[in-house]
This record gives sequence, C-alpha cells and structure tokens, in this order.
Amino acid sequence: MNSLSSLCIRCLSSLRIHNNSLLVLNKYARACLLIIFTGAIIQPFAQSTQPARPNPQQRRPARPAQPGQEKPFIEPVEMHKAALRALETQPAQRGRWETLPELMPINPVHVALMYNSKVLVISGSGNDPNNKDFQAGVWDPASGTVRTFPIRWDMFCNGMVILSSGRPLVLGGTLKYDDFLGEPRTAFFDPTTETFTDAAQMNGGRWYPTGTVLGNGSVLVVSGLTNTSSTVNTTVQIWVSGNWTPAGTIFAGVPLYPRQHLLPNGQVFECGANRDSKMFDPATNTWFEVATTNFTANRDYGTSVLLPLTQANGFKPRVMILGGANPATNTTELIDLSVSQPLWVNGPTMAHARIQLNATILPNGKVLVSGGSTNDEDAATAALETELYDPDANSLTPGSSMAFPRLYHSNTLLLPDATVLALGGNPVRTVYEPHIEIYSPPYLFNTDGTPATRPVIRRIDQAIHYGTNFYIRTPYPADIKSVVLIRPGAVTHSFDMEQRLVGMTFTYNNDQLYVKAPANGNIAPPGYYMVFILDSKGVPSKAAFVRLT
Ligand SMILES: [Cu+2]
Repeated sequence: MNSLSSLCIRCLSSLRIHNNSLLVLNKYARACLLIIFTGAIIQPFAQSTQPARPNPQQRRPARPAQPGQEKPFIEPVEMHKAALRALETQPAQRGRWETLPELMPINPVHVALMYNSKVLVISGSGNDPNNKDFQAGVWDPASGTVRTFPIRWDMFCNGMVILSSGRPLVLGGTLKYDDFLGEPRTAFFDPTTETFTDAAQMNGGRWYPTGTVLGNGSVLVVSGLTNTSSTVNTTVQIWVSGNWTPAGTIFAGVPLYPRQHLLPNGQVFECGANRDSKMFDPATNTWFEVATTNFTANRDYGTSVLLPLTQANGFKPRVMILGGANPATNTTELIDLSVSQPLWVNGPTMAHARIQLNATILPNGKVLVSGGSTNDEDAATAALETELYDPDANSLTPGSSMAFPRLYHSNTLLLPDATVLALGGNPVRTVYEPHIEIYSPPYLFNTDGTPATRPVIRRIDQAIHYGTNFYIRTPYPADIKSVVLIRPGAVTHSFDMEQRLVGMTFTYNNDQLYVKAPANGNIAPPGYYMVFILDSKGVPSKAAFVRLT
C-alpha cells in the first residue's frame, strides 16, 4: 500500500513528461487519491527506536541529540538490511564510504552547499500531505549538528540555485498534493542569519521547476506545474535584480525538472528526461532542437552532468547523461556541444542500472556516480556500489559501496574537504532514510590505505575577477598540477542545478601560484566557488571559498 501511494508523485511527473492531457492526468490522479486514502489508514505513524548505527569508521564520536532536534519519525526496516558493510579494503582504488553518527532530522529533499561550508537542507512538507509543519535546516559538517527551523510555506519540490550574493534562491514548491499544484512564491536564504526572505513571485506556480544561473548572474526558470491546473507552466522567466521578466514560451513536451546546463557560449542546453535535447538562447528567448538520444525511452529520473571545462580542452562543453527510466537503464551517453551538429554517442555502460541516481563532479574531474535502483523506489534492487567516471579515459570503474539505498529524493553533494555527502532516500511517503554517509574518494588515500598528504592553501585572494590573476599561497607550488574552481552544488531529484568544474591556468614562483580567473560569466557564472589545488599525485587540498565577480 505504502509503495503504491508513494507512486503518485512519480506517476504525475512521468505523466507530465509523456502526456500533457489534463483529462488523462485527472483520471490517473483520482485512482492515486483512492490508493493514498486507503494507505493512510493502514500505515500508522511510528516513532523510531533505532539508534544511529555504531560504525568503526566514524570520524567523530557520537554526541547527544541537540536540543530541539527531532528524531526522524519512521525508519523503514528494509533500509537497514544493507547497513552493515565491510571496511573498504582498497580505498586507494575505490574510495571509502562511512556513516556519520548524527541522523538527518528532516527529510533532506533539497540540499545546497553554502559559502560558509554549511549545507542548507529543505524538506518543506517532506512528502507527507498531512504535514503542515514545513521545515528546513542547516547541517554543519564541522560540528556534525543540524539546526532545523519552521518555514512559512511549502518549499517541497522547489527548484534551487545560488545567487551571486551566495544566497540560495528557492523557486516554487508545493501548493497542494494530489493533484499537485505548484507554488508561485520564491524566497532567498541568508547563510549568515539562516533565515528565508520571500522574494518576487513568479508568473504562476512551479512544482518541479529547474533554475539555471546565467552568465550575467540572472536566473532562468522553466517548467513546473502551475498553481491552477496541474499543467506545466509554459512561460519561461528570467530573474534579473530581484524581478521576473518573461523570456518566451517553453517547448512542447518539456519534462518536469528538466536537466539544464549553461554553456560557455551563453546558451542553455536541456537534456532530459526527454529524448529530444534542446538549446535555449537567452539572447532571443527561443528554443531549438539539438539531438535525439540513442536510448529509445525517456531517461526519467536519470541525471546529467556538464563535464569539466578546462583550458586544456578549450572549455569545450561536453555533457553526459546517465541512467533513468523504469526499469532503469545502465547506459550513458555523451555529447560534444562544440561542434556544428552535435550528436549523442554512447558512453561506457554502468555496472548497475540506475534510476534516481546522483552524479557529483570531484576536484580531479572524475564523476562519482551513486545510488538509484533497477526498479524505481525499490530498495531490493538498489545499487549500493558506486562508480567513478573518468572523462579523460572515458571509462567507469567501481567505487566503494554505500550502506544505505539512495532512491527517490536522495542527494549527493561535494563538500569543501573534497569528500562527498550522501543524504536521504524517500521511496515511501512519510518515510525517509535519515543516515548520512560520506565518501572519501581514492585521492585521499595512499596505496597502503593511509591518508594521503594533502596540498595546503595557506592564503588566497577571496575576491577574484573575470580574466584577471589572483594568487594562492601554498608551500610547494612546483608540485601543484591543477587549480580548479567548483561551483557549490544545489541538488534535488537526481540533479544538481549548480555544480560545474572550471580548470584554470597558472604560473608560480617561491610560495605563490598566480592563477588566471575564468574569462567570463558564461564559463563560470558570478558567485562563490570552491578553489581546490591538486598536487602531482592528484591529491586535492581542502577548498577555499572565493567570490567571483
Ligand atoms: Cu519529489
């Protein structure tokens, strides 16, 4: 019953993706409502009595629950079956996952890394139609604490980007469940005061929208269900200096949460879940066809990554799409958008079929592929083993295994210490996975498994400017082989709307690196970035945050 009832969101979204007929939607939604109603009676709420699982790899001692920190309400039994894992014996090849002692007290449907190294977590109603206690929180990796707080409206299923000021901007959310209606409201979050402030409303509701920061710092918003009819909001809008301006009409058949990337020429590439990939030109507010995927179905709840933009590759934009569809595919595809007639070509096949996967760019340019399952929202077919994609070799290699299934509403996020955070999983309504896992990639280990010695950023210019040099002080500059900017992620529903890696050229003398900042905002939109330096062995420093203007 529960798994059936939780299908409603998914049914709605895939229905939207495939079919814009309101008639069909209503008929379907009526059936879903019936299932939910029955399910709600059968499924009682239960208070969890499961303590956080003790783990020999814990990097911090367990601490008492914080005052006001609620325990998650239900931990699904099936999610604990996989919790015991052997210590990874080949961390230098596969990396190593560990489970943190603290639990996430709210359903982490949306996460964003902020310039103060803390993570904004948004739950809203948290996929529980009866929950009117809308919540968000801030997780501090340094202290292992989560501060949760109520929010005024339901930011569940929003789109989130990070403004050039460093404030996350929340676009829409949920006005109503079953049939879903979208919120027209927006709000930005101040990382210093940890408060939301409402901002200009959009033209209509947006439930499952995508936001994309453009090269001038404005924000493109597309798709999402309206506040009146559970149909897609057909108006494209751009946020400029706090106001929304219309930017044309969306293309027919736009999916919910379209996967989009800003390219170095200022255009925005759209590549999923629909097969017919599109390009948006902000200069003309028009969309045009680019290419059709080789995979013959929509990649529903697959993911997409803009591969690293580097001087060495001429900032050539290449995009990779992975997984998706139900049952899921293990295929990947790549497209080179620098050529006149781009085509999707098949990439390496993943070891696991994955729907609801996540893909996170690491400082060395590799991509961590994690989570998902063969059958959607099915922990029994979850892919616990992760994979690492190497864009230079165009190959996938196995990574260490996670302990918990990471399915619908799970997220991963690169942290400033060059590890990757994994959170959530919510295949059944009112139930989510509260355990927090951290991945230490192979670059953090010597071949004997001991921690690698990391290069150090001693000092750095904190304000950097397009096309100009900035300096980094580090003890052994001759050993530094790459310097990268990584835009902090904002992730939800198997897609990071923000992450991008930009490689930079540099020279050095004495104890200083002189680094050339990106040429313009289309390569790296204005805002805060993590700067990593990597040594000759490929070991990254911890990041320093800089603000690029
Ligand atoms: Cu959702």
